[in-house]
Amino acid sequence: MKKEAVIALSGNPNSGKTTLFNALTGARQHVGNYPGVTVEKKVGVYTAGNARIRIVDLPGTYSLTAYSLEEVVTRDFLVNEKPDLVIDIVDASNLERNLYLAVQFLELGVPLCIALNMMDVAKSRGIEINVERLRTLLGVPVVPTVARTGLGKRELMETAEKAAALGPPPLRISYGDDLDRALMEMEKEIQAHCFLTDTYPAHWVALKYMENDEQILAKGRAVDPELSKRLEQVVLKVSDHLMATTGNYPEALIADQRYGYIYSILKQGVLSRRTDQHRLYHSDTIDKVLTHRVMGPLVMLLIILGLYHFTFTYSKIPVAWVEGLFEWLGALTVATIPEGMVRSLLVSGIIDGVGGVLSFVPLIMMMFFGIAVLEDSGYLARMAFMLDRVFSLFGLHGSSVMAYIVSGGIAGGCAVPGVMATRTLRSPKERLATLLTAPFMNCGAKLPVFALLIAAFFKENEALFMFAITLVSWTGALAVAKLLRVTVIRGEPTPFVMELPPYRFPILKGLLIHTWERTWQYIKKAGTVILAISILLWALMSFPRLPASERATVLAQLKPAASADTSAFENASEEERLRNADAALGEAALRYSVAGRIGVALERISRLAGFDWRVNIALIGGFAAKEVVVSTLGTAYSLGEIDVEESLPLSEKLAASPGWRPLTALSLLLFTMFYTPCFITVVCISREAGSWKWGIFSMIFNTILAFVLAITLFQAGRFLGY
Ligand code: BGO
Repeated sequence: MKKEAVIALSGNPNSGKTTLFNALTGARQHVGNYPGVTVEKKVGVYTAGNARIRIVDLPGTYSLTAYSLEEVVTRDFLVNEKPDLVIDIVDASNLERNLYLAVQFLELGVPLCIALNMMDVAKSRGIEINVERLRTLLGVPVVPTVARTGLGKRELMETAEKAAALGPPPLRISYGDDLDRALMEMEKEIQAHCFLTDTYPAHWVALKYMENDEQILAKGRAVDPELSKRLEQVVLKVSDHLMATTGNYPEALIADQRYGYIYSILKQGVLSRRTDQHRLYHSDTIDKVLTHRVMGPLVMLLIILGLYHFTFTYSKIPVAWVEGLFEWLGALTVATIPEGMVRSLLVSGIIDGVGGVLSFVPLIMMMFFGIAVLEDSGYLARMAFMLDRVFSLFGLHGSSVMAYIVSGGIAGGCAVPGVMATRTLRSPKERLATLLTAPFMNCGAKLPVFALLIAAFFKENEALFMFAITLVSWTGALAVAKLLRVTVIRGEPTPFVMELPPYRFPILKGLLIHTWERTWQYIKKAGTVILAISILLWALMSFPRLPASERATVLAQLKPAASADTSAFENASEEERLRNADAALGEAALRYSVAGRIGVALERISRLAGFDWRVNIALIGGFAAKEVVVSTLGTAYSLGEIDVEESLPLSEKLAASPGWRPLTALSLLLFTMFYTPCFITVVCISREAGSWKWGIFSMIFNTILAFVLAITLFQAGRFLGY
């Protein structure tokens, strides 16, 4: 450290700051006021050997918001004077509350050292603190002290000298999905316009806007009123939304998450007896069961199984209604529009394609409702907390759990926000391993594929099947993560702290809004992206059209050869013969189309996994968006369909189709789980990983992996006679 370095002492009132200041500076101190305000400013000098360190005693404060003069003075000093180090004096006997300020220093990214003061008081109250663990989890030096006797003073200053100017990167806490998304949007704008970033980190400015910080708002308005207004509008929008869904303002939720972060640190073996029940009240009691080492995981598995049971059981009737609606629409179109390309586009391309995806809306909606209950009650964070123990074994980080869950870890998420959620991971290697494996989760787009195959072949055990799919995808993702972490992305694991907000009773209105928002996204995607891709794939499956000469060949093949037994052919009614001819022509036309030819060409290798050319077309379409697997199968089976008036739901068509059996469905399930992420996710992976290399890697690696798994399953199944 350079001579005459500056160290600022900060801490909550009564944490022992003055006592420590006096112990460090002795008589070498003077008292004045901070410029412009009548808050006492004490400056002293600490000398040891050659080193002379100027020590500034900051006013005692609980927080770094701009509610009080003390807070503003402390904050201004830190950002304007930029001391070499801040020593935060933390009252060890009141750890949870005191760490709130430390967390804010970490968020601001100042070089920090913690003096864990009043260790004697803590000890006398039976509180034991694992200092080493606290140091690891916070990522900054922590030195136990008793300021009153001077114990630990020398070690504190030695550590401070070494730690000075080595600030960790600003801490990023997850404040929940809604706030995180808004903060990310604001941060991007702030960075793009270098808005106040000469003084503060961009994320911190966004956070202060979200906390309605008067001082930062005033500065922002003065610097760039236009941008400030845009940021305030983002805040207003998310505030209204949070008020409607949680009944809380962003400030309150942010404070909750900070306490959740601290609570999580203390729960990880830092504190062996807590006397500070400030905010833990009922959460701590509930957590004794729900995050218990043995009972916790059991309860978690039961909850997930219960969720699937609820979803599949109660969505059956509404799914049948929606299917009925699309069947009726199909029949109506057939009855009113004459046969031809327009009718084919409407019935096979749009109604059977998009209808297949939309008929799962009730199921998706119920799944989202269940997940909203878990999320709004605070339980989802506990799941992540418990899974951290497992994750570290596989070279991942506890924060990876949230990225997995957002990607569809339970079911029905999306890999795009999941991949972006990895931004909270500080270690680049753990982050890369997470963003490459998060797409193995069962996103909302894969859900209709699973639901379709389960409905067609495994109707009796729907919830158990979905549960098994979840376990397989998690196992696969973790195994791949481990493989990556011991090969291409080698590196040490970093400690983890998960925010554990207090448990809350979810507000019904909030649950409904969250459910509807996500369901609406699904419907919107079906009505736009999926519709467009369905039309494109319908065209690829319809053109070029079967020439007359080929039609004649197909029809000729239907007639039995003169030497063959002709009785069956002759006994068939005229109607049956027509049906057979139509079916054969439909299939021949589909095979003749562009998509059909690609599907047929791939069949030679895809057969090994049990996939015929129709499935190949669907899987290629699935690269655009996974729902397209369902819509394409819908179109493919509709184009070859004989009797449109009596059209069956797709699941029944598959079940009745000769090329399909449960083993084929299982193989397709496995392939869909693991093959290439959709196009948008690949773009997102490339952007977040900083190179197209990783996007392309995920496409190729995942598809090969999926194919190997599907072939192994299919061939093993066949060998065993299934
Ligand atoms: C009185 N251990 C113990 N046991 N006490 C400590 C320690 C420690 O490590 N550090 C400080 N204290 P401030 P702020 C007092 O003043 O430095 C005590 O606000 C008393 N006063 O001695 O003032 C310290 O600057 C009569 O206690 O804190 C002080 O951060 C009876 O914590 C108090 C008992 O310290 C606050 C205590 C007339």
